[in-house]
Amino acid sequence: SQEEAPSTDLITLTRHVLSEGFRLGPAATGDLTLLLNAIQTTSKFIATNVRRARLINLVGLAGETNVQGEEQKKLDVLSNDIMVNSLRASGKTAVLVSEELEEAVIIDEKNRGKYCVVFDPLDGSSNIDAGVNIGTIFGIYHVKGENKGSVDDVLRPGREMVAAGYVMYGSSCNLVLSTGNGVNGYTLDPSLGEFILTHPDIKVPSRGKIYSINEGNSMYYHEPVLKYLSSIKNPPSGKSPYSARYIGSMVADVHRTLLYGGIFCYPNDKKSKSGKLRLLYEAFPMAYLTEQAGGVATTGTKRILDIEPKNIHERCSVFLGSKEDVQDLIKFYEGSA
Ligand code: P6P
Repeated sequence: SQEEAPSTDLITLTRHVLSEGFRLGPAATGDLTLLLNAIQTTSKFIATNVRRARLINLVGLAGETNVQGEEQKKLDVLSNDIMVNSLRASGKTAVLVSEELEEAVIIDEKNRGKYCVVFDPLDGSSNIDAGVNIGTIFGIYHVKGENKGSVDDVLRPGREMVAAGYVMYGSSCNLVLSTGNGVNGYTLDPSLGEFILTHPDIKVPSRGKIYSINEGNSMYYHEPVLKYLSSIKNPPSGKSPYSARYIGSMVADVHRTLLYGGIFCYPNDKKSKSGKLRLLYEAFPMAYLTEQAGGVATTGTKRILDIEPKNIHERCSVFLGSKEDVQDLIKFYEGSA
């Protein structure tokens, strides 16, 4: 077939974010653009290592030595180190919180900037041996007022984030981002080393036909979850049951939910009293993106973005996706269904 003429109007992530920045007017200093560039660079490096990992078994357990006899790092530890160093070197951050680090990183004065980044550098990494898509999830706060940066600048509701996104490493490398004005998806063109705008203005369908939950936990579910699942698996006559899709990698399950609609669930239950997913760097960024794409994200009883975190690694219950599907779920918690 006739090769399509290459687009002559490539919208790269950097150009697109800059154009967003101009929307903010003179207040935009370009700092967020530079911070997002550091995240882009990290993503490209991790994408390369995830791809190589499958070839050279980079995912060996920490403590083993590789052919050069070097201490082998697990890919998620490596991804964390890359991300921390790149964000520090950007000169735009004041506080970093990582799923891999017990304590928050307070950036030294020389490298300090005005943004706080909370992230899971390689979420779902236990799936990498199976070739399942995994990802980096991040959320960005601006420090409060003239703060120099402390844990207080990240123990804030997710609604105060100025940006959030994820990078999904799979057959291609996709970066999905919101800076508070809708959601856009970019695909890495490895030959250019640039993320190109491929999914402008992502909107979650108002209702879907897919539910996504680990039903292996069913015996622990609380009543509202059991009743909701029954309502979509045994619908009133004339309606079709929902399809089950569960990848077990949050970035992949949420990406599909944003694009196709439906509901993604990781509820708290009798075994995991607070749920499994982390509030600051898994639930908040995904809830921010879901709302920016016109969807709903709730614990079942509360808007996720309104939760006031008490510690940087706390967990929360997560239901997110199509507005109508999540609102149906909420009715079961209200006892009104
Ligand atoms: P389960 C991966 O380990 C993860 O943190 C998320 O990416 C994913 O949504 C969840 O845990 C899967 O948990 O209990 O279903 O294996």
